[in-house]
Amino acid sequence: MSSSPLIGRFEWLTRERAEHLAIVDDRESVSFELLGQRVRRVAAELRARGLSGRRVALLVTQGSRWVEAFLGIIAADAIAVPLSHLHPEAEQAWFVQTSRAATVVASAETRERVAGFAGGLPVVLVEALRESSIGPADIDTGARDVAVILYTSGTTGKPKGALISQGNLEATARLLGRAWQWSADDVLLHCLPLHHLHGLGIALLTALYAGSTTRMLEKFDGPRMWEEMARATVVMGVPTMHKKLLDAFDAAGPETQGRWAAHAARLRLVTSGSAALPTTVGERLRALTGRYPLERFGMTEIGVGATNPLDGDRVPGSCGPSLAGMQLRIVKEDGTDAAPGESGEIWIRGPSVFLGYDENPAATREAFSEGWFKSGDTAVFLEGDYVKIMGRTSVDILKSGGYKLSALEIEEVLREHEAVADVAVVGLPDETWGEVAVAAVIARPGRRSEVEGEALREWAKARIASYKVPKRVVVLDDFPRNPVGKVVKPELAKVLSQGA
Ligand code: MCA
Ligand code: AMP
Repeated sequence: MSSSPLIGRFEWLTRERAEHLAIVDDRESVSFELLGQRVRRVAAELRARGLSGRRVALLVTQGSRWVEAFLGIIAADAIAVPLSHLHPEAEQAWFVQTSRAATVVASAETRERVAGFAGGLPVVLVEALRESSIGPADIDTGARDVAVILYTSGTTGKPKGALISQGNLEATARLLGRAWQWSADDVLLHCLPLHHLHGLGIALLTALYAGSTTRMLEKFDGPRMWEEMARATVVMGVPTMHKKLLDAFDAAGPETQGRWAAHAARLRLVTSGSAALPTTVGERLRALTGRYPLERFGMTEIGVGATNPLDGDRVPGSCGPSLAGMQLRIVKEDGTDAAPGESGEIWIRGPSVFLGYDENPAATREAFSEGWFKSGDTAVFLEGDYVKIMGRTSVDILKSGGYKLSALEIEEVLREHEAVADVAVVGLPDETWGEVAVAAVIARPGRRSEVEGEALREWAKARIASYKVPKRVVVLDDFPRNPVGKVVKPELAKVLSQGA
């Protein structure tokens, strides 16, 4: 790729929509012009530090400073590695080392935490970068292929770094902008984590690309979301957020409910993705907003592959037909295309499909077949090319509250506990989270109490993000196994659900 498709568009917006608000957070409102000035300063500073072409990690409070740091990194021709405050020090250090980050960008509030895991790397504050006296850089130069690395859990122990280009991000923003008819008049209410593609590419960058305003909350908060909806036109969430929004609504008094319902009724668009939207949740949202939420299918590696239409039939339980500009097949085990009603794996091709996994050519090769990315999702075509996702092909991939969890990664960590003789993690259905991770543990003789109750969970929280920590630990004498001794996870899941 020879130009900066995303940054080029952003440059244009800083001139053409100069006065229009780009980002509004709890501290300030930032116009496209001001955002542009700050991004240029961040880029100039990073360039002056020799970081073009290098990887730059960022742990910055979500809001305007995050956006300035992120765009500044890619405008400096560096590669952004977004981190999340939800990860404990050990995991952060792993991300920083594995990504080979050369510097970490922090904000005033995250500085101390970052110092704890940066391992001697320079730590720079976005507040200082954006006030740089070097003078703004010309930000529209040739972009390197990779703009951002997002870590995604897979069927191997540790997460893999997905290499995503500016072209990939631009394609998602452009295709969604067209399909969902984004305009500068839109106001996106944003509460999604920015270290994943949903919050970053599908929500934030799509809104920015359209010249819309993004109202950013530092984190999801049900009652605040309802209040802020008064000034929004678009809300995007994972199904768990929608469920939690409805729980907050149900817990509110009649007067508050009346106000919130009026806010919801004014929204132009409510979308759901990252996991299957339960139709009970969808129908309740329909009653409040007047339309069934728009469900779509996406993935870190591919952007968005399928979407229900903005206008026209949104089919509950389906992710709609392929997104215009992307190609989607459902392929059977024998390599042929599935007829409607037949199940197979979703394969995707198109401009937002990523470049590959960082330093992992074998995993990249395995993920593709003749240019098609193999998603690992089992699905069927309903009538009219609408896609219905049936589940993951691998039993070891879970989706909990929209986060992809690897059972193997969690098992690897729990196995390090000295009282654990063996462990198997499975996903069980859950009304709020969609799926929750549950760990079955065989304790070493006489050491049961060290893993029971909250003990193993608390131990694990120092090692992995608390959203990855199994919600329940069940101590068993043995697991259901096949004749060669391998754990039969579907059987184990049955045993654990009976005990729930
Ligand atoms: C928080 N906890 C979780 C999760 N989130 N446990 C399991 N799964 C989770 N997703 C844990 C907390 O660590 C805490 O643990 C306990 O649950 C209670 O947390 P709570 O305060 O209720 O949670 P919250 O802060 O309200 O978070 C819920 C959330 C959050 C807002 C739904 O999970 C979230 O932001 N999810 C979005 C994930 C996402 O963006 N995925 C997109 C991937 P304890 O009490 O033990 O300390 S990208 C993708 O999928 C593709 C591209 C696509 O199609 O979009
Ligand atoms: P991630 O790797 O975190 O980007 O998650 C991508 C995965 O989320 C996909 O492969 C699907 O398994 C799942 N996913 C995304 N959108 C949907 C949806 N609307 N319905 C069901 N699963 C979804």
